[in-house]
This record gives sequence, structure tokens and C-alpha cells, in this order.
Amino acid sequence: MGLFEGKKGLVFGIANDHSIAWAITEKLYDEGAEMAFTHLPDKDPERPRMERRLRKLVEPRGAKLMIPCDVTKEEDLDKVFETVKAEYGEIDFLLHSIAYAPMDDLKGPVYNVSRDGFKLSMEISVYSLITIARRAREILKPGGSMLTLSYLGGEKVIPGYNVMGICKSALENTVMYLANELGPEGIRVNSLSAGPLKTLSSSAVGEFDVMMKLYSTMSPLRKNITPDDVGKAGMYLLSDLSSGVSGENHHVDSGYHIMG
Ligand code: 0WD
Repeated sequence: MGLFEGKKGLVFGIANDHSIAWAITEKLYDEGAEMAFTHLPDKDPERPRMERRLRKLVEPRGAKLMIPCDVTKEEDLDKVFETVKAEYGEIDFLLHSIAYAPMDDLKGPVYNVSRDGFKLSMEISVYSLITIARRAREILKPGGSMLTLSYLGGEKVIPGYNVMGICKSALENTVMYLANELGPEGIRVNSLSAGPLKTLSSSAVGEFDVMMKLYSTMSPLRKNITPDDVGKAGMYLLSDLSSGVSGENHHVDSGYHIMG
């Protein structure tokens, strides 16, 4: 019997088959999980690109719930949680794999970040976890687990990561506060700090190829991580195998974070 047999969850942030959320979702499916998914609302309803991309991935695995959601819109989030509650009642886990910064603000330098760009980056990449947690605690079972995705740029200066590093720093801190607040309700909150992986979002980060080269030559494991590496660790953090773990920022980065 799979580790997630009879367990239900909600996943934010699958854009396509390169998304980290998909790498984790595939492992959860292999272990028997049932999941609802959100996707960015399509601008042109006649050509639902986002919805179609998600559907192509998850429908063959039996998914029925694919809900449009822009996390900057409270009404979208309300709809997501109403739908999931009506369909599942309670859930066992939630995956938050969302981040965004406008390109002009992301490219740096940090001292040039616009006020609006900063607000939007923080809103989508950090506040979304807070507003999701507020709703999630109503439907997460005791023993439930929430997981978000971070990167080393939240702890140290990583060239090219710029305003997103500031967001990740705030996100990791948010994880600690939420872990402390939701712990008494039996809910665990953790982040997974992944090494660089080629995805839609990461293609916008400058110096990305340089970082991949560095990880392959300088990390303890002398290799870049794979989607499979993140998928397995994500599954662990969302499962009962990590029942004693909360408020943790778990590095899946070939050990790169220990290097000076
Ligand atoms: O190397 C990497 N790829 C790493 C990514 C290393 C370490 C951490 N991460 C993090 C990212 O910062 C992010 O938090 O992992 C998370 C997922 O990123 P990803 O898998 O690399 O990127 P992607 O496949 O693009 O998924 C992020 C998704 C968006 O995709 P697009 O590319 O369409 O923006 O976040 C979602 C969207 O699906 N998203 C939103 N969802 C709802 N409302 C919004 C929004 N306003 N904005 C972005």
C-alpha cells in the first residue's frame, strides 16, 4: 500500500511538466494520493493554455479538480478552498510552489527595484503562503503538512537572484512563524530549499547557468539535483515520514549550502 493511499491534498504552482510542483506531484501519485490543483487563470477563455497544460499532466493520473487561481485575488482563493472543502471535506497536505517577480525588477540591481515591483513580488511569493495558510488550517487534518519552495538566495547573496532572494528570506521566516502558530493544531509547515532546476520561472533568473555549473563542480555531491531528488524529498516532507519535522528549511541542493 502506498504512503499516500487515502490521502488528499491541494497543489498550487504547476505551470508545466518542468515545474517543481509536478516533480513532487508525480511522486505523490505513485504513492496513491488524490489531489486538487490550481492554475493561473487564462486571459483568453477561448484559448485556455494554462488549464490545458495542467489538465494534460494530471488528468491521466485521475485528477478531477483543476481550479483557476491568481493568488493576488482573495476571491479566487475563496473559490479554491470552497471547492476543495465541498469535494474533499478535509485534506492531509498542501503544496505551495509559487513565486513571481517582474522581469525589470528581478534583473537588478536591488537598489533599483520599483515600489510596485517589490510589492507584487512579495505579495505573490510570500503573502500568498500566509493567506493560503489562513484558509488551509480550516480544512487540514491534525497531522497535516504544508510545504513551500525556497532557494539559497534567501540565506546568502546569489548573483542574479536579487529581489527574489529578499522574498525567499521573508518566505523562510514566514514558515517559522506559521509552524509555531499551526503546530498546536497538529499542522506542520516546512520549506524545501532546492538547488537550481531548469523551469519556466528559473529561466528568468540571470546567472542561472553559472549557478548550475557551480553546483556541479563545487557542491559536496559534485552534481546538479534532478527533479527526482526534489520529488522524493518533497514527498517525505508532505508525508507522515516527517511527522516530527516542522519549521524546517530542508536543503535539497547536493549539499551546496554548506560550502564557504
Ligand atoms: O531552480 C528552480 N527552478 C528553483 C525554484 C530553485 C529553488 C526554488 N524554486 C522555487 C521557485 O521560486 C518557486 O517558489 O520553486 C517554486 C516553483 O518554481 P518552478 O517550478 O521553478 O517554476 P514554475 O514551473 O514556473 O512554477 C511557478 C508558478 C508559475 O508559473 P509561471 O511560470 O506560469 O509564472 O507559480 C505560479 C505559476 O503557475 N504563479 C502563480 N500562481 C497563482 N497566482 C502566480 C499567481 N499570481 N504567479 C505565479
